[in-house]
Parts: sequence; C-alpha cells; structure tokens
Amino acid sequence: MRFTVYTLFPGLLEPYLQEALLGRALRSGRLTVELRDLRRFAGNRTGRVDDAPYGGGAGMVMRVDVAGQALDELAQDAPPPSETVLLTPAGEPLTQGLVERFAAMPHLALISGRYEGFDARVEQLVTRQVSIGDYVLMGGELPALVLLEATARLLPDVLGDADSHRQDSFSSGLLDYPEYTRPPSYRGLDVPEVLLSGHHEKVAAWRRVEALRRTFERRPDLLEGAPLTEEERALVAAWRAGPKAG
Ligand code: JF5
Repeated sequence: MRFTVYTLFPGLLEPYLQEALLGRALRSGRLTVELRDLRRFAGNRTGRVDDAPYGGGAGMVMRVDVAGQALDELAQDAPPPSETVLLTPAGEPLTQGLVERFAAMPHLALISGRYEGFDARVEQLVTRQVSIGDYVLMGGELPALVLLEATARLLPDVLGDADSHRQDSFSSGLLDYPEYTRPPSYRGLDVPEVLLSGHHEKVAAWRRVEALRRTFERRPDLLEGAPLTEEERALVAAWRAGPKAG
C-alpha cells in the first residue's frame, strides 16, 4: 500500500516512520510512504501558505490554492489516490471500520494542515475529512501518523505472526479483556484463578464477560453497536439495574 502525505513539516513524520514495525514494513516494500512538502506551493509572491481570515478575528487560515495545487499534483499520480483525506477535528471520527476500508485501498493521500485550519473551500476539493478525536492539536501531522499506523498494521505481513491475531480485538465491538502474565501474585495483586486453571472453555467464557464488563463500565456507548447474545444483553441489563443485581 502507498501513502502520500502533504505537510509543512515532513521532518516531523520521517523519524517516526523509520523505527520499529513501520520502519520494517517500509524497508520490506510492503508499505510506501511519500512525504511531500506543502511549502512548495506557497509561490514566490509571499512564501507563505497562510493568510488572514476574511471577516477578521484571530489566527491564520491555510490558503485554498495551496491545497488545490497539492490535489492537482496528486491527480497526475499513477495510480491516483483512492481518497484524499484532510485531518481535522471537524472530520468524521476515525474508527476501526474506517481503518479497515482504508487498508483495502492501493493509494491513499493525507493532507496535514497547521494554523487554525484550511480555507473551508478545501472541503470541496478532498474526498473526506477525518478526526482522530475530540481535542485540538497544533497540526495534522500526528493525526496523519495515527491514521497511517492504524491502517498499516492491517496490511498482510506488516505485523509479526504473534501480533496479527490481536488485530481482531476491536472487531468484537467491545474493549479487550484483561490480560496477565507472570508472576501470579505481585504486591498482593493476584491473577484471576480461572486463568491458571488450564480450562480453556472457562477461560474463554471469563474473557468474554470481562470484555463485556469493561465495555459496560468504561465505554457503554460501544454496547449499542456490539453484536451481543441474548444472554449477554441480559447480563448487561442486570448490571444496569444496579450493583445488587448481577
Ligand atoms: C488541526 C485545524 C487541523 O487537531 C487536529 C485533530 C484533532 N483530531 N483530529 C484531528 O488536527 C490538526 C488543527 C486545527 C486543522
């Protein structure tokens, strides 16, 4: 899979991409990332990529023609990207489902802005706007890396064999069950007995309930979309009814 990332700070992304599993995926050729400097489109008139907002107010706005030229350049690429994604807190939330769709694309372009954001007309030039969460960063570079890493780990042979089984954890629609490793007791904190029992069916059932419990306690919003059995729904209803019931 190929990514093309437009940014004013390619040097921010470069070192992150060279290390660990992403670095290995890039060196193996399973993944290609091209960093392109948005500053090239500043033009020699001002050398700036931002300008003051119409209507006044604080902050600067990224020029629409800068993004326009980047997208014109992308249209010349062979193959052109399946999507051109602008990273912004005003975008559609990034979910594992969206990440899975990105992972099926041969070429994806990401545009990272700085300042208070892009001229709103850029929204008409890209195919999608994506947010990585409800907070504001200083630029779209970390959001681009987040999207890229979440997508790259789904590509064949990017994760090691042992890791690849873990990628299904979110597809249950629930948070992960708690995991433990040795020692069995640490400062009075004990590993749940069932995990030491060697009883695989009991372990699987316990994990499912604990995943459900964690999701109920920490992210009840996820329960709406999660595929639960009748029995699991009843268990959740009992938890909801109060501490005494279940
Ligand atoms: C950005 C204007 C882009 O802060 C973000 C962001 C937060 N969640 N998802 C993306 O992107 C950088 C900041 C201000 C446009």
